[in-house]
Amino acid sequence: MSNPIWFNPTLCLIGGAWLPSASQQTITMVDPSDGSEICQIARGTDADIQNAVEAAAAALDGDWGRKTALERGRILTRLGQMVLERVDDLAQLEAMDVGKPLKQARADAVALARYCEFYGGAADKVMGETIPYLDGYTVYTLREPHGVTGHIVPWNYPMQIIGRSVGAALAMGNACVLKPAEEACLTALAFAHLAQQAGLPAGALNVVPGLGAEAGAALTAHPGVNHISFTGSVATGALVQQAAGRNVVPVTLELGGKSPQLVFDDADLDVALPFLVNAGIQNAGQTCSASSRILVQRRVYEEVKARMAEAYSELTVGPAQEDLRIGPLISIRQKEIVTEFLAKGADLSIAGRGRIVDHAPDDGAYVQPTLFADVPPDHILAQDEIFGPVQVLIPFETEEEAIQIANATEYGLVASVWTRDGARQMRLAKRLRSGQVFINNYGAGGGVELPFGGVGKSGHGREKGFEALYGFSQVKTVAAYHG
Ligand code: TXE
Repeated sequence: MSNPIWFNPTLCLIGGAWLPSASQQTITMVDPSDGSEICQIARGTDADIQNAVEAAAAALDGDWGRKTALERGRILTRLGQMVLERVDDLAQLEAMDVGKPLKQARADAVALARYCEFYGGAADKVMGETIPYLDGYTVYTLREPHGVTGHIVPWNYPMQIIGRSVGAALAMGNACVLKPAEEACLTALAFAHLAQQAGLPAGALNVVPGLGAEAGAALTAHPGVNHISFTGSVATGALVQQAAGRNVVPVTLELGGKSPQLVFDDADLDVALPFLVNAGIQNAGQTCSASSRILVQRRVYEEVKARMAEAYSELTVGPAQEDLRIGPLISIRQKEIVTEFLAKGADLSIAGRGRIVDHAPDDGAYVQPTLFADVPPDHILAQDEIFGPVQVLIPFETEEEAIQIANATEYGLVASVWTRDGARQMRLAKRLRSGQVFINNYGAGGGVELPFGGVGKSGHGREKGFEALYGFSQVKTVAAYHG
């Protein structure tokens, strides 16, 4: 394969210029399929963040800040078209950078384009209200951008998360400083190049790659940042919120989950089965909305267990370029985390396992997909986010018991209910403690148009859909007295 990097990856984008980090230092990017070095990227520091925030503020005072909603929308729509034209190039970059099998990487690139289209079309459709008030007054609201928005993005779905957060923020007229994950910067940089070509004015989007504790922490602590959007771990999310709190700045946190699927004995198992497995193993289980808990009513439990086990026996794991169902994890560190979790399941029975292909390179971050059966709901594997291709099967007897188990984790991001009983569908949709509930399907975080976000330790605030546009704006109330 020829080198898919068509830009200089060692630079930051600040105020429309591609510059080395002020530190002149770089970070080595590694291909998790075989452990080989891909390239160096900039190791951004406080000084780069300072420059990026100043550039974003200047853009708001300049060309970008003067664009109408229609003009912003047109730029985003054009950018979406350019992303679509480069879908295969972006997929190659992502496959190499994060080990995502090519088809999945391509789907992420298409989703990025779709976010640009959606928010491009929505930019001029966000409206205020008029409010009936006292005699002699006319009152209305304006939706205005926060100003400079900070975007801290993880490595599991770089393109989709950039699309949903930067796309919505730009549509509302904010100027963005994006800090991609240190393990996954290439598509962020590629996207920024395309944004320039699409006519996005200098400073509207700045990209500073770097370490979380350096560039990330500098961005969240910067008093010139007016809103922070973060997707990542609970521990880092809490740090981000603390830093934002010191500057009294709003945050949107999307922190993952332990999302359940509830399978009742009247469910159409033929329809459910592919969703039950895929929602857990997609992107090697490194999905915030991965369905890692499968709750099954006792009467169909053995059947579901046997059929999922069979599906697991057909799962193959190997290099991203081979486009198997599952690629490597993001890194050897993530492999160690998942392997430690698997060891904590030594007391459990294993219902099914997938297979790592024999020729998978030794230095790749491969983990064998594993389905555990008869797992007590309070077991650590049924409580903690694992972020690997691991699912647990939990039997239940009654609807009430299923609800109790489903709601008994610290998280609440996505849930799904498989049943033909319409009344039960409605009851569960209300009672499940979750930001999204799917009925007889599982979205696995898909759905550009659908508001997405969690309750509890899954975070707060909503991304995607129109909700994200409200999150990336604030309401100004204008009360005019005219007698
Ligand atoms: O996450 P971090 P990591 C979960 C998943 C995974 C675990 C650890 O369970 O096993 O988190 O992954 C930046 N100030 N998720 O260590 O640290 C960092 O550079 C500001 C779930 O990769 O949260 C990166 O850009 N920023 C999740 C981003 O935060 C900081 C997706 C995420 O890194 C920072 C990823 C700091 N002090 C992991 N420290 C999901 N919700 O989908 C780090 N960062």
